[in-house]
Amino acid sequence: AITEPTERRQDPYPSRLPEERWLPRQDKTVWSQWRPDAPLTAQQADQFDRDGFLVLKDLFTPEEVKALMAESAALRGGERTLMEGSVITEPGSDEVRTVFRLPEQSPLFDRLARDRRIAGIARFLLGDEVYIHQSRLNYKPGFTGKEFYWHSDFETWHAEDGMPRMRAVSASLLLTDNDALNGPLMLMPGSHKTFIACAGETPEDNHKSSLKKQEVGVPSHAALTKLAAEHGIHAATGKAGTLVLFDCNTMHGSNGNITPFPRSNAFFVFNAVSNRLEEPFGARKPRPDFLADRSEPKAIDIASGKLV
Ligand code: 6CS
Ligand code: FE
Repeated sequence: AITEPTERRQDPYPSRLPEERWLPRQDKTVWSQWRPDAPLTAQQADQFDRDGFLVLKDLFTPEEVKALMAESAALRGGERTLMEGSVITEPGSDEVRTVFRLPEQSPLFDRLARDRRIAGIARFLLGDEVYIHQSRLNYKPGFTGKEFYWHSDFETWHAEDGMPRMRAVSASLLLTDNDALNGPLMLMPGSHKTFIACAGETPEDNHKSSLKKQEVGVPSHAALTKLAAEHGIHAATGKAGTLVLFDCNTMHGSNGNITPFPRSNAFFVFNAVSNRLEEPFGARKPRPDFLADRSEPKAIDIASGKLV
């Protein structure tokens, strides 16, 4: 049944309102007590808690990274038949911007999503079994790759997909070198502790345009100016194979890419199984399955050892 996005429903994170509001986070960021056998050091866990993100280098071998890059190129290059509706092109061109549903379309990306080095960390951070809420390959082609405007992922997942609480983490594995030039991910450290409830109603089928260029569910210039003054902006650069983990409410975005050097990454969103999706909190109907898994959450079966 579709419920109206009313204020009557109990909601610590209302958004898509007549006016923008700043609300304190009501959820933990790191949900497990640190222990010596944790997949992060105590210092890394503290850093994630404080900043809302963590950059990890050298988790994967050069051979593994090479295999993932080849698989990414194959998925993009038309060598594979992709599921209908799983591809988004750049605004104003036919260049591939995003391919969704990685585990279902590629055994190698399925194995990557279940890898202890990624899923094991997600399970530790969220203090629960995890499942994949969304997965995607983001390609930011040279010359034509457009920006991703500033946003909190949770704002969209809560309002449009019905994710109840801030208990999800994104893992972005860089599949090209990301540097100052080619539009790396930018994050505001510490911004995950505040929920910016955004102004503006959700249009019907918002995802059809928001995945190319997000315009609803983004903070005002004034709010972003204040957030950046408080927290600063960090560019998550690194060589291919670097893993960037970030909390679902960390304010982030990236610039367009006018260099000839493409920038791509594989992106997996892990949600706690106890945080399963409900009806959307700020939209009339939920988005399609390729953007948000609405099926009964099933704990990921974590795999150890090398990918290839
Ligand atoms: O739609 C999504 O799920 C993600 N993509 C965009 C452009 N914004 C919100 C969220 O990060
Ligand atoms: Fe995002």
